[in-house]
Amino acid sequence: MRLLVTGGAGFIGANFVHQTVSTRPDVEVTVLDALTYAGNRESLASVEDRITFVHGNVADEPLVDDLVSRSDAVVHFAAESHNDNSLADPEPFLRTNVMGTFSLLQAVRSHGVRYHHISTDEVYGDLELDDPAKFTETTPYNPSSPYSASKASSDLFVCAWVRSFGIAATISNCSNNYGPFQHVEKFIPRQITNLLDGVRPRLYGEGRNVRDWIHVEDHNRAVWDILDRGKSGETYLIGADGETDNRTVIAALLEIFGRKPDDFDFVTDRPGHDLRYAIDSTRLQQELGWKPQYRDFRSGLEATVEWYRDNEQWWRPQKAGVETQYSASEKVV
Ligand code: NAD
Ligand code: TDX
Repeated sequence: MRLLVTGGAGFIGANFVHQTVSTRPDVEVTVLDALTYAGNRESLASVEDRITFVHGNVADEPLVDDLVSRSDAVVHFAAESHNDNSLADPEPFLRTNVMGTFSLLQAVRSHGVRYHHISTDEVYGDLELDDPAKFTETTPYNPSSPYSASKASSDLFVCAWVRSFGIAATISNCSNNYGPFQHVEKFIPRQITNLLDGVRPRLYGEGRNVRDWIHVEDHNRAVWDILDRGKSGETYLIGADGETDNRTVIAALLEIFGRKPDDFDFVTDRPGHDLRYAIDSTRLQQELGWKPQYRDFRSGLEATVEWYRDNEQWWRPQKAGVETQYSASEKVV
């Protein structure tokens, strides 16, 4: 199988490429990645000789058409992925997330290639803290940020191409991932690297917001289950019952680092900050037999701390720039 992986130099895509190379020797992987600030060739260094790397943009229609014409399937991870960036400058989110998806859809349509679209639970908006409900495949779309609006829009384009043009496509909407190779702009790596630097972690608002954490390897195993056995035209929600509020995540990290429980700062809240995400992954579990392997968030977090401790050369070049960017909008309250 010839598999085109877009965004393979990013967090989830790189982990997917590692998992694929080690578990599926029959798969020929081509990565298409624009190497934006979020892409890092170093993340693929140990598998560089087992894959083909193409430095290019998913919105480049002739390039995408050529690569898709030489593939049996596409997994589309490439995206602008950070909510805070989308609030500061939404435009790249439309270009990459909407126009990039459009160019892939046109190519898979003209070459009859199987397509899997990676998306997020954020397309559903948020839930109240005390709401017993979780997101399901039938929850209406209600995105809050420019990022989630661009992802919701790209998902709807996929649905339209299935219905109107009969492409063979599946969509997955996953909750918040954690694990190795995640950019230091994101919550967990930002706080881990702050703590490694002896800096106090920073919590937006009151820290009550809940995210449904899943280890990136569990997400990627689900993606393979969908590629192998998913039904064309279907959406699958991916989540591992990992609901945890941000304060609790900070408390666990402070404990891992042997720091006092109040050794953090509250900072200005994110505008429009979604309160709670929660995934009901019954369909994925019952129809495709997927189960998460990382069931203990605390030990997954400890392993992630170790990874950042051992791989400073990977994250250090980005750290100061990210903190400078945050300090422009963030105030300790
Ligand atoms: P990331 O920001 O770490 O990586 C994105 C990758 O895409 C980078 O390598 C970047 O260089 C590349 N890229 C960006 N624009 C591109 C373009 N125009 N052309 C080609 N490549 C481009 O993102 P991530 O966290 O790994 O997220 C991957 C996908 O998973 C995204 O579609 C995101 O919406 C989705 N997702 C992420 C999470 C999460 O918790 N991180 C959860 C659910 C879904
Ligand atoms: O310094 C911080 N302090 C803080 O309290 C940062 C960076 C974040 N936060 C909060 C905001 C969120 O409630 O932590 C939570 C997680 O924040 P992010 O890591 O920015 O993730 P989120 O906005 O939830 O979106 C993530 O999950 C869904 C990914 O970035 C998206 O790509 C994915 O679709």
